[in-house]
Amino acid sequence: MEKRVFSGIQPTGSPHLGNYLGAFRNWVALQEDYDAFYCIVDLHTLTLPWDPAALERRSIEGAAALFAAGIDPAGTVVFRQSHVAQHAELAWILTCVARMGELRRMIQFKEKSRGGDAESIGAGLFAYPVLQAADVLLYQAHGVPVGEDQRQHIELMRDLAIRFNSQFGDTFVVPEAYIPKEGARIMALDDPADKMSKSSKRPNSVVNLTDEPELVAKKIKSAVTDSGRDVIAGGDKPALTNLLMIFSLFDGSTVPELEERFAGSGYGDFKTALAETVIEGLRPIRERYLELMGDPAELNRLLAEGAAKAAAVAEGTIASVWERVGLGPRPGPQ
Ligand code: AQP
Repeated sequence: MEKRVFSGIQPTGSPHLGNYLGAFRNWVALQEDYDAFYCIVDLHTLTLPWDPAALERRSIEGAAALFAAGIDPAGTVVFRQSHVAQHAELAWILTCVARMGELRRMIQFKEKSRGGDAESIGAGLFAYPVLQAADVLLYQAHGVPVGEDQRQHIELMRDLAIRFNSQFGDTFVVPEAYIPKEGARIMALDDPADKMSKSSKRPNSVVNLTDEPELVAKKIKSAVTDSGRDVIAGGDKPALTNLLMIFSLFDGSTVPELEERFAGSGYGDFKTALAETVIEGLRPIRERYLELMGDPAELNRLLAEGAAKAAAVAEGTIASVWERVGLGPRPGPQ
């Protein structure tokens, strides 16, 4: 069997530079050598308060962003999670294999539930890493290309796969996290201690893939920098380290090469060059995105085609899970 990768993006907002540099770029590269499944994980979006009127549009935008970044619908399976019912079915069975203690340890749960009243936090937010495990295990994926923030969730899905396999017999491939060495954590432009994030309430913290060139330039110009004058990366220069990383990932130069190129320049010149590089890097993606969004029917057709291919694989896995846990053979169509 060709090795398989699975990953997903939540339709929680407009995809941004962090999603592109930390995830999509690698997803595009991996589709050359792997059987690739990329999913718009709309069920995950329901774990925090959401806008029902926006969910479908955001899901279609997520698909457009993936195709615009270079995902090829001819060879790669792109689909909406909610269109393949086996995700929710396997999630329930794995919820019964997971333990409260291991879910309670998830950093993202701790972060996203912080500040709220612990008693009124949605149970979905607590259980969602199990749904994420189901997403990957259904496809017998070997690799899960994600940003650094997802490492702990991949560890959990490995534990669940190993536990299930030893309790019920070999059923799942135990997946590995494929985390890029560079770009795995792009930080907010206005606060290098905070991850660049779709759901940020601060528009200047994020460069969206659809931002117009003038807006990209404005956001980069207003990005925070560190004390001092030199354009150098380092532990005590978190803002410049982040900006240099973004520059390097678009431009192909290493960070030391960029430090040399900008030695003696002020922050202003550096930011102008960075803005030009980012604008040029995003230009083809943005243009293709706008073109794709002009034909939502075609995007829906591609997603339906993807869901049919995904369901065929997912059904094979869930059928063996049912047999192994004692639910018996799957009934035919109702
Ligand atoms: N800042 C980032 N740097 C590098 N990689 C990132 N990813 C997200 N933010 C960064 C990676 O993008 C993929 C899709 O992410 P997601 O949609 O599942 O949600 P997320 O990780 O929760 O991303 P956001 O933007 O922070 O969304 P919200 O605000 O909704 O939580 C993943 O592989 C992720 O690692």
